[in-house]
Parts: sequence; structure tokens; C-alpha cells
Amino acid sequence: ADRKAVVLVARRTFDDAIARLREHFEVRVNDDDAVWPQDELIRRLQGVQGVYITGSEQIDATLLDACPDLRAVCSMAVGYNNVDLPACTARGVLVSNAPDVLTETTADFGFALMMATARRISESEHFLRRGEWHKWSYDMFAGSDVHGSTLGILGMGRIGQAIARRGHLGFGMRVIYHNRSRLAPALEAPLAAQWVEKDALLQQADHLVIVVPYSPASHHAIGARELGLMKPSATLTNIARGGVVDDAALAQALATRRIAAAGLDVFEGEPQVHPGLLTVPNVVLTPHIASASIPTRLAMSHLAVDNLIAALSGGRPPTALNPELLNRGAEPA
Ligand code: 8YV
Repeated sequence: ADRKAVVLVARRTFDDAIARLREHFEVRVNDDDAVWPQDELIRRLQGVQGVYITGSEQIDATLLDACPDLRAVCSMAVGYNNVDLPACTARGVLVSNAPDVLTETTADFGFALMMATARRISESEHFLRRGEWHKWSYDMFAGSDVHGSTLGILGMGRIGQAIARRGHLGFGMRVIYHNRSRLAPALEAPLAAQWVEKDALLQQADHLVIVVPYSPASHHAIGARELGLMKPSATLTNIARGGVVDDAALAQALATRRIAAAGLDVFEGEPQVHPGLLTVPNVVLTPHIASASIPTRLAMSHLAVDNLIAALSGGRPPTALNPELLNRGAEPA
């Protein structure tokens, strides 16, 4: 009988998902609950054909060249800026991500974070926990309204559209967005969403939500100049990736009240957080949990497993990012 393919689960996941992998493969699991340093990851990938990753592991050309047995890289995240897709494709390594299953859950969180930011929920909870409630005043933790305000969305993909739907239908918000490409009229109309230039988005938004994928093109898309265009009363919420926002410039803008507040689920260099963001009061900080509902994390995990099983058994992975590799075998040599 053929030897079973070897799969590495580079970060621990649900037992049920690992059990499914064990039905097909010899499975090795990272039980350390930490991202391995790159040299450790490379060491663990020796003799491994398929790897289950999250949005954190760096799959680059150096790693690929050092891991010649690798044939499939399957991520439980939708964002895949941590994977060098062209380098994988050039080496015949199949890559998949985990889109769609997390869209609504992530949009829920983006909306919640925006509301917590506008209404100063973290700041006021800390005040209560410190036992300072006796200091009540008429404008205590008075924030800005979400209902009826202008929602600005940077990046109008699946998650951006799900946030727009919440804002338009649930909160009577005016929805403006900026994206490389405009939505088709059939998608734009039900959201009453209006495409605007990026600077107009920054100038007009009361609540700016960032949901654009990270790439060299979106690196520091929001920096000091862009923050300078925003209303002093505006909030900024980032659920995309650290690096889309210049965290040092943001910390400065919050400290000087150039903008009112920020809600951040993602950070440059996470799990490190810019010290300037930890000391200002007008920020809500969460540790990259926008997709973290139990059913959604389970679905993300199983989708990565579906992809791995298909990729290593000659099937069609449901959410391959380089599906052009799949037809190779069928072509005449
Ligand atoms: C992941 C994410 O939870 O999907 C993404 O792009 O950022 C999150 O949903 C995280 O990357 C761990 O996989």
C-alpha cells in the first residue's frame, strides 16, 4: 500500500478537524500554541506534503525551497498576505484560503467594534471597574451616534458589503466606499452605497471601517496625511490587517485628538502592539478576534481540512487560490 501523505497542522485547531485529517494522513500537530520561528517551521516541514496554517505563518520562497516535499498549503484564514502565492504556483504548490464562511461573523464584529468605539464602551468600562462612577457628569462618555451617520468603508469585498448592509438596513446610515473597482450596480443598489475617491471617503466618513486586504499597494493606506483629512469627530475601525494603517501615525492622531477614537482588531507586528496605542484612552483594542465565533472558527477549520484532503488526494480543493495547477496532470506532456 502507498505510504500515507504527511500533514502538519502548524497551529492547533479543533479536535474534530484534526480527526478528519487523521482518517487520511499521518498528522503532526503544533501543540505549542505559538507560531514557530521560521527555522523551526522549516524543520517541522521536512518530509511533509501538506500544511494547515492560519493567517500568521510566513510561506515564502525561502521556506518553499527548503521544503521540497510540500505540495499543499491550506489556510483557515481568508487573508493570505502571509503566503507568497506566485512563489507557490511556480513550484506547483497548491494554496487555498477560507473565504465566505467568516463573512457575516467578521462583519458583525466590525460593526460591534465600530459601535464600541463610537460609544466609548471600553473607556467607560474601565472607569466603572476603577470605582469612579460617583464622578458622573452630564457629558460623561458622550460619544458620537452611529445611526443616521455616514459609514465609510475602505475595501468593498464580501466583508465590506456585509458591513454596508448592516449600516444601511439596520442603522439608516449613508454608505460611501472606496475600492479599486466599483461594485456592479446590482450589488451597489440594495446597499444604497456610493463609490467615492479615497480622499473624499476620508473627509466625509463619520465612521471609517477598513476591510481592504493587505498588499504592498495597501501598505500604510492610512497614514498621517490620510488621518489629517478625517473629521476630528470621526472614528476609525480596522479589522483588515495591521500594516494597512500606520499605527505610529494613528497613535499620534489619537493622542492629539486629530480623530475622536479608533477600534483596532489588527496591528502592525502583532501580537506586539504599538506602545502609543496602549496608553491613549480613546481606543478599543481586541486581539484579532473578528472571525472568532465558535461556529465560524469551526467552519474555517473544516474548510481548510476539505482543501487539504482534496489537494493531496487528486481532488478539486473547494477554495484553491491557484486552481490553474489542478489541470496540469490532464495536459499532454
Ligand atoms: C483569522 C483572519 O482568524 O481570515 C483572516 O484573514 O485574519 C482571521 O479570520 C486569523 O488569520 C487566524 O487564522
